[in-house]
Amino acid sequence: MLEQLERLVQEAQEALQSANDDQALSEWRSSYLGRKGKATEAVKALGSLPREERPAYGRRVNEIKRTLEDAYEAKAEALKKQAQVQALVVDQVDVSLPGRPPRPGRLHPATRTLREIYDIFAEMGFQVYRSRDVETDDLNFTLLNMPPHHPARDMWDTFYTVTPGVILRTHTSPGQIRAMRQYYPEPIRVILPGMCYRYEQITARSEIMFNQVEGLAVGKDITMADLKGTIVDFARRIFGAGREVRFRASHFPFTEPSAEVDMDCILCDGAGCRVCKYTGWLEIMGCGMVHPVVLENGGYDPEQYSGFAFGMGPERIAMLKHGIEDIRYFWGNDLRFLEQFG
Ligand code: 2NL
Repeated sequence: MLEQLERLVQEAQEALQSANDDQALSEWRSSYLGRKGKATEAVKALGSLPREERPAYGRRVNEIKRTLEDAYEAKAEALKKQAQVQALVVDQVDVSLPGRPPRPGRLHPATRTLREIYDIFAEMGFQVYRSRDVETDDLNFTLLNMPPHHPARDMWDTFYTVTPGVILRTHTSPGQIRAMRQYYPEPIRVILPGMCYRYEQITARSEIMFNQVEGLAVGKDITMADLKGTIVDFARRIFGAGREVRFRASHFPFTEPSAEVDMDCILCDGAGCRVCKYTGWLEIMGCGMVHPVVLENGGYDPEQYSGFAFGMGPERIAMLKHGIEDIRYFWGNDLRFLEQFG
């Protein structure tokens, strides 16, 4: 019997040596030390031995069992160490490699243009006035001198919400009414930037969402000369000191008189080319003297106060400045376009 025990321990130790992964190790454990394992069975065999053989056998079998348990623990520990060493090799970091530079983001071209516009008007004393995108029909149209069914409403294709009378603003002008009502009776110099929405066919020239920057000055002696001076100065600051600017009579429901502002074509310097459609001029914004009805709706007595207002599309300004041919690039999220700026 003792000889059998010696064979068992030898066989077990050899088997343990070749158990070189977690699975082999756990199989080894159950086949020697498990409930039906060989070493466990050898302990159980003690009971069936003649009484005089039991002490020697018992001592030895217990020794063997402990030896195998210790050997198992040692092997498990060795396998764990080996796995750790291997992980270190596999995941080794080469600290001498130069780091990968982080890619900082950049400002969207519309944001850059907006900020240029803010800077120019800030120097002329205009504050930025922000106002909501979701507006009432009243502020967006009626109070701007366009009562319901007024044909001028046809110029703005509107997005309606399911709440009657609540719409997406088609221009930033409703914010001007809010500004006037907030500041009355103080004089005002503000610009209003922000997204506007129109339910239109999307083309190279028109989007359903776009930024607008409007300006408003209200005070006691504001004349059309102030309007012209402000706009000519702005045009030359944003497009270049030598630019020619002309005012062409036009119509907006909220201004009287109204004008479109043109600048000599930056591509051909007024000679005529494809971009200016051979007119030599590019339209950059609209403007006018605030209509008395609108002044009154803002709380100002048109007998005492006057004002000028203007509106422009910063995406359009950026298109002219950078020769961008299609307005859809702005909100198309194509990095090939966006990465060309900043
Ligand atoms: C354009 C023309 C313009 C205004 C906007 C305005 C607002 C109030 C009163 C008077 Cl509350 N005027 N805004 C005036 C003239 C032109 O925008 O072509 N924008 C892209």
